[in-house]
Amino acid sequence: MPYAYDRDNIFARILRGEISCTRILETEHSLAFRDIRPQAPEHVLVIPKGPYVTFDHFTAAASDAEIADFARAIGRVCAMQGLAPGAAGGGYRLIANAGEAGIQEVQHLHVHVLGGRVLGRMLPYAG
Ligand code: DGP
Repeated sequence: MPYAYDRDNIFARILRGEISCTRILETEHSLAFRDIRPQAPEHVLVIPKGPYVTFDHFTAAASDAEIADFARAIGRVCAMQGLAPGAAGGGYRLIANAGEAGIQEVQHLHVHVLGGRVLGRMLPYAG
């Protein structure tokens, strides 16, 4: 059962209001809040409100309305946090970790929006 969803994962509890978070944006199908362990000056997590574990699960099972809402929420967070690339620099990185190889800690789909500094090359790889 690759997509078994744990209803007690931390982000499910944030969605139910059982754990607090610093909210950035809420839409009909998505929520954005600050990462508790920021890796950059701007580090926001965007999650769908529905019970999806990974990006592939979400795109296979969510409605078009949820997918559009989620994609737009991510774009809005980038713009709201002043990360859209422009003459003054800017720019951001989106990361969605999944499963063991992706080292996914929280088993509810989330996209990390990172920015506010030069983020370095994507990944070290020794080949
Ligand atoms: P990942 O490895 O992609 O599953 O990252 C999970 C992220 O979730 C990690 O950067 C820390 C963040 N996180 C974990 N617990 C909490 C929490 O209770 N609140 C918030 N805001 N972020 C959390």
